[in-house]
Amino acid sequence: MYRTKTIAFVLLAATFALSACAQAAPATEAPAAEPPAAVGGLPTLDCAPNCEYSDLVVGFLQTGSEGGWRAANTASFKETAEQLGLTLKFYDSQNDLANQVAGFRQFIQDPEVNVIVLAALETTGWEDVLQEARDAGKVVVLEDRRIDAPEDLYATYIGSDFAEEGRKSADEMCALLEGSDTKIVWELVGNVGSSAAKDRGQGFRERMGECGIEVTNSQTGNWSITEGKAVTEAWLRESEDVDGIFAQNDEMGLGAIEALKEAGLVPGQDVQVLSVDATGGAFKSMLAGELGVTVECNPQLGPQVYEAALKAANGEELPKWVPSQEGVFRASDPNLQEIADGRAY
Ligand code: GYE
Repeated sequence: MYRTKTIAFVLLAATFALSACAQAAPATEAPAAEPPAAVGGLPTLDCAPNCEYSDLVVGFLQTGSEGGWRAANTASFKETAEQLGLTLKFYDSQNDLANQVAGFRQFIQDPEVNVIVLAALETTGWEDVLQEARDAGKVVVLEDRRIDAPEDLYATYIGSDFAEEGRKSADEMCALLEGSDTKIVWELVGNVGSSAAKDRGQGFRERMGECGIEVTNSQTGNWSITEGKAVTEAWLRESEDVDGIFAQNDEMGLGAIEALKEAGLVPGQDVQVLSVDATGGAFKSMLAGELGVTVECNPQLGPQVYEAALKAANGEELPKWVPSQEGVFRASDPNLQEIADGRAY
Protein backbone atom coordinates (compact mmCIF):
# COMPACT_ATOMS: atom_id res chain seq x y z
CA MET A 1 0.00 0.00 0.00
CA TYR A 2 2.69 2.48 1.06
CA ARG A 3 4.61 1.79 -2.01
CA THR A 4 1.57 2.49 -4.23
CA LYS A 5 0.96 5.86 -2.58
CA THR A 6 4.62 6.87 -2.97
CA ILE A 7 4.63 6.17 -6.72
CA ALA A 8 1.35 8.06 -7.20
CA PHE A 9 2.76 11.02 -5.23
CA VAL A 10 5.95 10.92 -7.13
CA LEU A 11 3.91 10.87 -10.40
CA LEU A 12 1.68 13.69 -9.18
CA ALA A 13 4.69 15.67 -7.95
CA ALA A 14 6.21 15.03 -11.35
CA THR A 15 2.98 16.20 -13.08
CA PHE A 16 2.89 19.37 -11.05
CA ALA A 17 6.56 19.94 -11.68
CA LEU A 18 6.04 19.47 -15.42
CA SER A 19 3.02 21.76 -15.51
CA ALA A 20 4.97 24.24 -13.45
CA CYS A 21 7.79 24.04 -16.01
CA ALA A 22 5.31 24.29 -18.88
CA GLN A 23 3.77 27.34 -17.31
CA ALA A 24 7.21 28.75 -16.66
CA ALA A 25 8.44 28.16 -20.26
CA PRO A 26 5.75 30.25 -22.01
CA ALA A 27 6.68 33.26 -19.86
CA THR A 28 10.26 33.47 -21.33
CA GLU A 29 9.46 32.92 -25.05
CA ALA A 30 7.79 36.20 -26.12
CA PRO A 31 5.26 35.32 -28.80
CA ALA A 32 6.81 35.93 -32.27
CA ALA A 33 5.60 39.36 -33.54
CA GLU A 34 3.15 38.86 -36.42
CA PRO A 35 4.65 40.40 -39.60
CA PRO A 36 2.60 43.59 -40.20
CA ALA A 37 -0.36 43.04 -42.46
CA ALA A 38 0.54 43.43 -46.08
CA VAL A 39 0.29 47.11 -47.00
CA GLY A 40 -2.10 47.65 -49.90
CA GLY A 41 -1.96 43.90 -50.56
CA LEU A 42 1.80 44.05 -51.05
CA PRO A 43 4.02 41.43 -49.38
CA THR A 44 6.16 42.08 -46.33
CA LEU A 45 8.94 39.77 -45.18
CA ASP A 46 8.77 37.32 -42.26
CA CYS A 47 11.44 39.32 -40.43
CA ALA A 48 9.16 42.38 -40.44
CA PRO A 49 8.89 44.77 -38.75
CA ASN A 50 12.51 44.30 -37.72
CA CYS A 51 14.10 43.36 -41.03
CA GLU A 52 17.66 44.58 -41.55
CA TYR A 53 19.74 44.93 -44.72
CA SER A 54 21.42 41.61 -43.94
CA ASP A 55 18.00 39.93 -44.27
CA LEU A 56 17.62 41.13 -47.86
CA VAL A 57 18.47 38.91 -50.83
CA VAL A 58 17.96 41.19 -53.84
CA GLY A 59 17.46 39.89 -57.36
CA PHE A 60 18.37 42.84 -59.63
CA LEU A 61 17.21 42.78 -63.27
CA GLN A 62 19.49 45.25 -65.06
CA THR A 63 18.78 46.24 -68.68
CA GLY A 64 22.23 45.43 -69.98
CA SER A 65 25.49 47.37 -70.29
CA GLU A 66 24.78 49.91 -73.02
CA GLY A 67 26.93 52.83 -71.89
CA GLY A 68 28.39 55.17 -69.24
CA TRP A 69 25.11 55.84 -67.47
CA ARG A 70 24.31 52.14 -67.19
CA ALA A 71 27.81 51.34 -65.91
CA ALA A 72 27.41 53.98 -63.17
CA ASN A 73 23.95 52.63 -62.31
CA THR A 74 25.21 49.04 -62.01
CA ALA A 75 28.20 50.14 -59.93
CA SER A 76 25.88 52.03 -57.56
CA PHE A 77 23.93 48.81 -56.86
CA LYS A 78 26.95 46.53 -56.52
CA GLU A 79 28.98 48.90 -54.31
CA THR A 80 26.03 49.85 -52.07
CA ALA A 81 25.09 46.18 -51.58
CA GLU A 82 28.63 45.55 -50.31
CA GLN A 83 28.50 48.54 -47.98
CA LEU A 84 25.09 47.61 -46.54
CA GLY A 85 25.85 43.90 -46.21
CA LEU A 86 22.89 42.71 -48.28
CA THR A 87 23.05 39.84 -50.80
CA LEU A 88 22.78 40.91 -54.45
CA LYS A 89 22.00 38.54 -57.32
CA PHE A 90 22.71 40.50 -60.50
CA TYR A 91 20.97 39.61 -63.78
CA ASP A 92 22.19 41.21 -67.04
CA SER A 93 19.24 41.13 -69.45
CA GLN A 94 21.54 42.00 -72.35
CA ASN A 95 18.97 44.54 -73.57
CA ASP A 96 16.56 41.75 -74.48
CA LEU A 97 13.01 41.94 -73.06
CA ALA A 98 12.36 38.18 -73.26
CA ASN A 99 15.58 37.61 -71.31
CA GLN A 100 14.49 40.14 -68.69
CA VAL A 101 11.04 38.52 -68.20
CA ALA A 102 12.68 35.09 -67.95
CA GLY A 103 15.11 36.46 -65.36
CA PHE A 104 12.21 37.92 -63.39
CA ARG A 105 10.52 34.49 -63.27
CA GLN A 106 13.83 32.94 -62.22
CA PHE A 107 13.96 35.26 -59.20
CA ILE A 108 10.31 34.51 -58.37
CA GLN A 109 11.18 30.80 -58.23
CA ASP A 110 14.40 31.37 -56.27
CA PRO A 111 13.54 30.65 -52.59
CA GLU A 112 16.46 32.76 -51.38
CA VAL A 113 15.40 35.93 -53.21
CA ASN A 114 12.98 38.07 -51.17
CA VAL A 115 13.31 41.40 -53.03
CA ILE A 116 13.21 41.94 -56.81
CA VAL A 117 14.49 45.20 -58.35
CA LEU A 118 13.56 45.88 -61.98
CA ALA A 119 15.03 48.39 -64.49
CA ALA A 120 12.43 47.71 -67.16
CA LEU A 121 13.58 47.60 -70.76
CA GLU A 122 10.07 48.43 -71.94
CA THR A 123 6.95 49.86 -70.24
CA THR A 124 4.54 47.07 -71.14
CA GLY A 125 4.31 43.31 -70.50
CA TRP A 126 4.87 43.24 -66.72
CA GLU A 127 1.45 42.68 -65.12
CA ASP A 128 1.55 38.87 -65.08
CA VAL A 129 5.01 38.47 -63.57
CA LEU A 130 4.33 41.25 -61.06
CA GLN A 131 1.18 39.42 -59.97
CA GLU A 132 3.18 36.18 -59.69
CA ALA A 133 5.84 37.96 -57.62
CA ARG A 134 3.21 39.35 -55.29
CA ASP A 135 1.60 35.92 -54.91
CA ALA A 136 5.05 34.51 -54.13
CA GLY A 137 5.56 37.10 -51.38
CA LYS A 138 8.40 38.97 -53.13
CA VAL A 139 8.88 42.67 -52.48
CA VAL A 140 9.24 44.48 -55.85
CA VAL A 141 10.88 47.87 -56.37
CA LEU A 142 11.22 49.56 -59.78
CA GLU A 143 14.35 51.58 -60.50
CA ASP A 144 15.37 53.90 -63.31
CA ARG A 145 12.51 53.16 -65.72
CA ARG A 146 8.74 53.40 -65.01
CA ILE A 147 6.29 50.81 -66.39
CA ASP A 148 2.60 50.81 -67.41
CA ALA A 149 1.13 48.53 -64.71
CA PRO A 150 -1.24 48.92 -61.71
CA GLU A 151 0.61 50.59 -58.81
CA ASP A 152 -0.60 47.98 -56.34
CA LEU A 153 1.71 45.46 -58.02
CA TYR A 154 4.95 47.08 -56.78
CA ALA A 155 6.15 48.87 -53.65
CA THR A 156 7.57 52.01 -55.34
CA TYR A 157 9.41 53.40 -58.40
CA ILE A 158 12.66 55.34 -57.94
CA GLY A 159 13.76 57.12 -61.06
CA SER A 160 13.93 60.30 -63.07
CA ASP A 161 11.21 62.49 -64.50
CA PHE A 162 12.11 61.74 -68.12
CA ALA A 163 9.40 64.05 -69.48
CA GLU A 164 10.93 66.89 -67.49
CA GLU A 165 14.34 66.02 -68.95
CA GLY A 166 12.72 66.29 -72.39
CA ARG A 167 11.19 69.68 -71.54
CA LYS A 168 14.55 70.95 -70.24
CA SER A 169 16.20 69.66 -73.44
CA ALA A 170 13.80 71.68 -75.60
CA ASP A 171 14.38 74.82 -73.52
CA GLU A 172 18.16 74.37 -73.78
CA MET A 173 17.99 73.67 -77.53
CA CYS A 174 16.01 76.89 -77.95
CA ALA A 175 18.79 78.73 -76.14
CA LEU A 176 21.50 77.06 -78.28
CA LEU A 177 19.65 77.97 -81.48
CA GLU A 178 18.88 81.52 -80.44
CA GLY A 179 19.42 83.84 -83.38
CA SER A 180 19.32 80.99 -85.88
CA ASP A 181 16.89 81.71 -88.76
CA THR A 182 15.75 78.10 -88.85
CA LYS A 183 15.51 75.61 -86.00
CA ILE A 184 15.59 72.24 -87.72
CA VAL A 185 16.35 69.45 -85.26
CA TRP A 186 17.15 65.77 -85.66
CA GLU A 187 16.30 63.45 -82.75
CA LEU A 188 18.26 60.34 -81.74
CA VAL A 189 15.87 58.20 -79.70
CA GLY A 190 16.63 55.58 -77.02
CA ASN A 191 15.42 51.97 -77.23
CA VAL A 192 11.89 51.83 -78.58
CA GLY A 193 9.30 51.06 -75.93
CA SER A 194 11.32 52.30 -72.95
CA SER A 195 9.88 54.96 -70.66
CA ALA A 196 13.08 57.02 -70.95
CA ALA A 197 12.72 57.23 -74.74
CA LYS A 198 8.96 57.78 -74.80
CA ASP A 199 8.86 60.42 -72.07
CA ARG A 200 11.94 62.41 -73.17
CA GLY A 201 10.49 62.60 -76.68
CA GLN A 202 7.08 63.65 -75.40
CA GLY A 203 8.56 66.26 -73.02
CA PHE A 204 10.70 67.74 -75.82
CA ARG A 205 7.63 68.08 -78.06
CA GLU A 206 5.68 69.75 -75.26
CA ARG A 207 8.14 72.67 -75.31
CA MET A 208 9.82 72.78 -78.72
CA GLY A 209 7.11 75.05 -80.08
CA GLU A 210 8.22 77.82 -77.71
CA CYS A 211 10.97 78.83 -80.15
CA GLY A 212 9.69 77.19 -83.33
CA ILE A 213 11.81 74.04 -83.34
CA GLU A 214 10.87 71.56 -86.10
CA VAL A 215 11.91 67.88 -85.74
CA THR A 216 12.52 66.60 -89.27
CA ASN A 217 14.24 63.30 -88.45
CA SER A 218 13.69 60.97 -85.48
CA GLN A 219 15.07 57.43 -85.16
CA THR A 220 16.39 55.09 -82.48
CA GLY A 221 20.12 54.80 -81.93
CA ASN A 222 19.57 52.34 -79.07
CA TRP A 223 21.54 54.45 -76.63
CA SER A 224 24.85 53.59 -78.40
CA ILE A 225 27.66 55.68 -79.89
CA THR A 226 27.96 53.36 -82.91
CA GLU A 227 24.28 53.44 -83.79
CA GLY A 228 24.01 57.17 -83.03
CA LYS A 229 26.85 57.76 -85.49
CA ALA A 230 25.44 55.43 -88.17
CA VAL A 231 21.95 56.98 -88.04
CA THR A 232 23.39 60.52 -88.27
CA GLU A 233 25.65 59.53 -91.19
CA ALA A 234 22.61 58.15 -93.03
CA TRP A 235 20.71 61.41 -92.47
CA LEU A 236 23.72 63.50 -93.60
CA ARG A 237 23.93 61.51 -96.81
CA GLU A 238 20.34 62.67 -97.48
CA SER A 239 20.74 66.32 -96.42
CA GLU A 240 22.82 68.70 -94.33
CA ASP A 241 19.77 70.86 -93.59
CA VAL A 242 20.04 70.64 -89.80
CA ASP A 243 20.62 73.21 -87.02
CA GLY A 244 20.49 70.99 -83.93
CA ILE A 245 20.69 67.37 -82.82
CA PHE A 246 18.73 66.24 -79.73
CA ALA A 247 20.33 63.00 -78.55
CA GLN A 248 18.33 61.24 -75.84
CA ASN A 249 21.61 60.12 -74.21
CA ASP A 250 25.28 61.20 -74.22
CA GLU A 251 26.57 58.19 -76.17
CA MET A 252 24.30 58.79 -79.15
CA GLY A 253 25.24 62.49 -79.02
CA LEU A 254 28.96 61.66 -79.14
CA GLY A 255 28.28 59.36 -82.11
CA ALA A 256 26.45 62.19 -83.92
CA ILE A 257 29.41 64.54 -83.26
CA GLU A 258 31.79 62.05 -84.90
CA ALA A 259 29.49 61.81 -87.93
CA LEU A 260 29.24 65.61 -88.23
CA LYS A 261 33.02 66.00 -88.12
CA GLU A 262 33.55 63.28 -90.72
CA ALA A 263 31.06 65.14 -92.93
CA GLY A 264 33.15 68.30 -92.57
CA LEU A 265 30.69 70.07 -90.28
CA VAL A 266 31.75 71.73 -87.00
CA PRO A 267 29.73 70.60 -83.97
CA GLY A 268 28.95 73.57 -81.72
CA GLN A 269 29.16 75.94 -84.72
CA ASP A 270 27.43 74.54 -87.83
CA VAL A 271 25.21 72.22 -85.78
CA GLN A 272 24.34 72.43 -82.06
CA VAL A 273 24.32 69.08 -80.22
CA LEU A 274 22.50 68.45 -76.93
CA SER A 275 22.26 65.19 -75.00
CA VAL A 276 20.95 63.69 -71.76
CA ASP A 277 22.71 61.91 -68.86
CA ALA A 278 25.70 64.14 -67.89
CA THR A 279 28.28 61.35 -67.93
CA GLY A 280 32.05 61.92 -68.02
CA GLY A 281 32.14 61.58 -71.82
CA ALA A 282 29.70 64.47 -72.17
CA PHE A 283 31.82 66.77 -69.98
CA LYS A 284 34.92 65.95 -72.05
CA SER A 285 33.04 66.82 -75.25
CA MET A 286 31.66 70.06 -73.76
CA LEU A 287 35.15 71.08 -72.62
CA ALA A 288 36.28 70.46 -76.22
CA GLY A 289 33.54 72.84 -77.36
CA GLU A 290 31.71 70.16 -79.36
CA LEU A 291 28.72 69.19 -77.21
CA GLY A 292 26.65 72.24 -76.19
CA VAL A 293 24.57 70.97 -73.25
CA THR A 294 23.92 67.78 -71.27
CA VAL A 295 20.77 67.38 -69.17
CA GLU A 296 21.52 65.37 -66.03
CA CYS A 297 19.94 61.98 -65.27
CA ASN A 298 21.09 60.52 -61.97
CA PRO A 299 22.30 56.88 -62.15
CA GLN A 300 23.32 56.54 -58.51
CA LEU A 301 20.06 55.04 -57.30
CA GLY A 302 21.39 52.05 -55.27
CA PRO A 303 21.12 53.60 -51.78
CA GLN A 304 17.59 54.97 -52.29
CA VAL A 305 16.34 51.70 -53.81
CA TYR A 306 17.72 49.50 -51.03
CA GLU A 307 16.32 51.87 -48.40
CA ALA A 308 12.90 51.64 -50.03
CA ALA A 309 13.16 47.85 -50.27
CA LEU A 310 13.92 47.59 -46.56
CA LYS A 311 11.01 49.87 -45.68
CA ALA A 312 8.67 47.81 -47.88
CA ALA A 313 9.99 44.59 -46.35
CA ASN A 314 9.07 45.98 -42.93
CA GLY A 315 5.58 46.88 -44.07
CA GLU A 316 6.05 50.64 -44.40
CA GLU A 317 3.80 52.36 -46.93
CA LEU A 318 5.85 54.18 -49.61
CA PRO A 319 5.02 56.91 -52.14
CA LYS A 320 4.57 55.23 -55.54
CA TRP A 321 7.21 57.42 -57.19
CA VAL A 322 10.38 59.01 -55.76
CA PRO A 323 11.70 61.30 -58.54
CA SER A 324 15.45 62.03 -58.68
CA GLN A 325 16.85 65.56 -58.27
CA GLU A 326 18.76 66.60 -61.42
CA GLY A 327 20.43 69.60 -63.10
CA VAL A 328 21.64 70.89 -66.49
CA PHE A 329 25.28 71.42 -67.57
CA ARG A 330 26.37 73.80 -70.36
CA ALA A 331 29.60 74.13 -72.34
CA SER A 332 29.26 77.89 -71.80
CA ASP A 333 29.61 77.48 -68.00
CA PRO A 334 32.91 79.18 -66.93
CA ASN A 335 33.30 76.69 -64.06
CA LEU A 336 32.80 73.63 -66.22
CA GLN A 337 36.28 72.16 -65.66
CA GLU A 338 35.86 72.41 -61.91
CA ILE A 339 32.41 70.81 -62.12
CA ALA A 340 33.74 68.02 -64.32
CA ASP A 341 36.59 67.33 -61.87
CA GLY A 342 34.04 66.84 -59.08
CA ARG A 343 31.84 64.35 -60.90
CA ALA A 344 31.67 60.71 -59.67
CA TYR A 345 30.90 59.17 -63.10
O1 GYE B 1 19.63 57.85 -70.29
C1 GYE B 1 20.76 55.89 -71.06
C2 GYE B 1 20.62 54.47 -70.63
O2 GYE B 1 17.24 54.58 -68.42
C3 GYE B 1 17.88 56.73 -67.81
O3 GYE B 1 19.26 54.34 -70.23
C4 GYE B 1 18.29 55.47 -68.44
C5 GYE B 1 18.82 55.62 -69.82
C6 GYE B 1 19.99 56.57 -69.97
O4 GYE B 1 20.95 53.56 -71.58
O5 GYE B 1 22.07 56.31 -71.17
